[in-house]
Amino acid sequence: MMEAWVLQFLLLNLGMKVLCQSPLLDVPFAELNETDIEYFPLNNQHPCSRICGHEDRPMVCRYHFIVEWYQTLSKACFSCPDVLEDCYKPDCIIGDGTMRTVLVINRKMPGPTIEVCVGDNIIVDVENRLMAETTTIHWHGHHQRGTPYMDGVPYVTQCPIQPGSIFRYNFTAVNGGTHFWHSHTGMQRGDGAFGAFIVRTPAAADPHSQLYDYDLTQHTISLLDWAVDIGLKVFIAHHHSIGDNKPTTLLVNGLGIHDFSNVSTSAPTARFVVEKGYKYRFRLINAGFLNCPVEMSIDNHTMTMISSDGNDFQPVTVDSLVSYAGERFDFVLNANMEKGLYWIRFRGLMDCDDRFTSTHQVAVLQYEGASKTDFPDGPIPNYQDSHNDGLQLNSLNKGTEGNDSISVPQLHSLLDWDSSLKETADEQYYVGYDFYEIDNPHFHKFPEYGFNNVTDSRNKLLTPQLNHISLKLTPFPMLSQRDLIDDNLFCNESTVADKDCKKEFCQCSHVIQVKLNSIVELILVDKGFAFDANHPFHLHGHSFRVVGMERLGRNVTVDEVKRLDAQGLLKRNLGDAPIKDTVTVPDGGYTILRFNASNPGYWLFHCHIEFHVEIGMALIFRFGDDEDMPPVPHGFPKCGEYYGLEPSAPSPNGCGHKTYSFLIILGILLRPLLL
Ligand SMILES: *[C@@H]1O[C@H](CO)[C@@H](O)[C@H](O)[C@H]1NC(C)=O
Ligand SMILES: *[C@@H]1O[C@H](CO)[C@@H](O)[C@H](O)[C@H]1NC(C)=O
Ligand SMILES: *[C@@H]1O[C@H](CO)[C@@H](O)[C@H](O)[C@H]1NC(C)=O
Ligand SMILES: *[C@@H]1O[C@H](CO)[C@@H](O)[C@H](O)[C@H]1NC(C)=O
Ligand SMILES: *[C@@H]1O[C@H](CO)[C@@H](O)[C@H](O)[C@H]1NC(C)=O
Ligand SMILES: *[C@@H]1O[C@H](CO)[C@@H](O)[C@H](O)[C@H]1NC(C)=O
Ligand SMILES: *[C@@H]1O[C@H](CO)[C@@H](O)[C@H](O)[C@H]1NC(C)=O
Ligand SMILES: *[C@@H]1O[C@H](CO)[C@@H](O)[C@H](O)[C@H]1NC(C)=O
Ligand SMILES: *[C@@H]1O[C@H](CO)[C@@H](O)[C@H](O)[C@H]1NC(C)=O
Ligand SMILES: [Cu+2]
Repeated sequence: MMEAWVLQFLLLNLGMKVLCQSPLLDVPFAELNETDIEYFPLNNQHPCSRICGHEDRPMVCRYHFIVEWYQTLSKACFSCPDVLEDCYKPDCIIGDGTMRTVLVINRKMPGPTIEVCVGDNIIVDVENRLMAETTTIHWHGHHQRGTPYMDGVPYVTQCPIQPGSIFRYNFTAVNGGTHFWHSHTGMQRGDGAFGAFIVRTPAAADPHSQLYDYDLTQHTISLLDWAVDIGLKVFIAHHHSIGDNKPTTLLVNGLGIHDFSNVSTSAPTARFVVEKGYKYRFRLINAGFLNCPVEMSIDNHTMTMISSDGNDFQPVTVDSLVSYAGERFDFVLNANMEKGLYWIRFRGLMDCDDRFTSTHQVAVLQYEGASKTDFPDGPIPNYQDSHNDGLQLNSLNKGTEGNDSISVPQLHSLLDWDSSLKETADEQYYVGYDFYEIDNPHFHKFPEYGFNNVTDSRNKLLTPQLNHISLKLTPFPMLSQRDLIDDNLFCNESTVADKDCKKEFCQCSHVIQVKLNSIVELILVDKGFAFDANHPFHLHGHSFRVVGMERLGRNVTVDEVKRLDAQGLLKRNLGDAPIKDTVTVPDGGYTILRFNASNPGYWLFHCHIEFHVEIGMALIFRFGDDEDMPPVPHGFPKCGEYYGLEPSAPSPNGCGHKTYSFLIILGILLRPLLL
């Protein structure tokens, strides 16, 4: 074993190298004994966080994630925030400076940053130390090509990790960019179980490397909308009673002011240090969990946007940016202003806006040499001041129809044209959605307290559904236990056509099956009837071209959008449409995606708002046939239902897998008699 001080020295040294952007490293990383780097003191740089060179050998990057219930301002915080230094003690999670239960990894929020180079092997042992809850970790933005079992979606790719148990994620960082990891279980992401996942490429492979001098760990900005209580409690109160679903604070890298009316004793806010005369690559991650898109701007500075969700586009310089839950944006900040302090302003939209909680937040851009503790001069920005009138990218509920802001399909990808942009896709699917006034039996029971029986409108739960279907997960992972799937298990719009899903609640295992390597066009239609809403959609396993996005400015139906398409009235950028993996749809409008279904497996497609995906605003894509999918890893954990030897309860889709398993068991039992 290496002596601790040697390791410490090595770490400091590495930290310096990263800071100084040394092109060559003296330490031959790949020769380090893996076991020596398995555990890392939390505040030190992991050896895999390094400048990525063409010559470097890939590294094995190990992490140990301990998932726990924990508390902000715990005893580890001593007198924080009254004594500011105490806030930086180990295991002190500050949040917005109020006490709250959290669910975190390694007693950090955000959790540990994973920073690697393309080609590195990532090994994460996730240890579930929760009392009674399961967990999984999803590597958002990473495609898991060849390793679909590592995607971290409970009941789609793996069984939930049981309390007291460890699951090892093992995959190779293939696609570069600003990604993030987060729990894919319940409300855990919103309670703090998330962190940055940055896969860097060598400068020679980065078309934007000439635009900036530094690309540093400390310039990652993660956003999370924050409620006064744990997500589960807010969820239950909202879905079963009159509890509201509005966040009260925005956190920037886990920090924020709770009460803007009295900031004199507030907890620390996020600060980003730059040196005058240099250009910096910033990486923004919106880890939001409720319906709170965030507008961001930096006083006296523009942002040159260069990349989103790990895909580069022609730079565009804007004054502000709106990001939605699950999206990432990389931009270059030119530190060319007077040495000083500048506000970074964050303003929550939709459920965070001034109709509800006016949720906003600040961070500080601090030039080297300026005060390390002061705020910029002048008043602390309020909600209204946090808006910037200048040019905006990705505005709320705007598409290509206007010209006062830049919408996503107007960005120009730097990746060459590919066949996903061909004139006519091989397969086209419409996915329409809205909030529906139905008796969702999970929350309304007709005739006792049906949707129309309850009198207080806050008790009427509108159900968001895709093509009028709520996703029902199977009791076993579709990918890793696919031998249990029978023909009747999957449903889709046509299999439920005999039911009136517009009136009665339809819930089943919504799977869209696509032939491997076909070009898919997905047209998402937000019908816009219920109210101005916003849903960011995320596709697992693939990126897509965002070829169109338009707000029609009225209520629309899927049939109407189909008619517009037949008349050639849907606008598509089939030249150089940008590539993303998470995208929004304007309310009363559509967004068109194109991709090549070339990664075999079962992939979740869902709204990234936790309250929505949790009640079934999702569907599953099955790309390819079973034999196209990589073999199930040896010893992969299994789960499922058990009914003893009784015939199983009928599955909602008719004759389900249980009957099938039962017949097999029966066959095995009867075999001696038959022979
Ligand atoms: C790494 O270190 C462990 C424990 O000291 C040792 O057993 C192992 O052989 C070493 N592996 C390599 C590749 O040197
Ligand atoms: C990761 O998976 C690869 C491929 O299955 C395997 O060879 C390797 O031993 C695994 N690594 C660890 C640390 O489990
Ligand atoms: C701000 O809060 C502190 C601590 O709670 C309190 O002592 C102070 O009086 C408050 N100031 C105002 C203006 O309310
Ligand atoms: C920053 O912008 C404000 C408003 O546009 C302006 O009044 C101020 O002088 C600028 N600050 C600097 C340091 O240029
Ligand atoms: C685009 O901008 C011009 C002025 O620059 C304006 O006259 C025109 O109406 C705008 N078009 C749309 C669709 O907003
Ligand atoms: C709920 O509404 C239905 C009619 O829509 C009615 O028949 C039923 O009695 C109502 N239930 C209660 C508890 O009022
Ligand atoms: C819908 O389900 C039916 C019956 O299983 C199947 O034949 C059809 O291909 C499915 N459609 C899609 C798009 O998966
Ligand atoms: C989709 O991608 C695969 C793998 O890269 C390729 O072989 C195939 O030709 C592509 N499909 C189309 C229709 O271009
Ligand atoms: C959309 O439909 C809803 C419900 O029918 C209605 O209240 C709303 O005014 C409509 N909006 C527009 C822009 O037509
Ligand atoms: Cu949603």
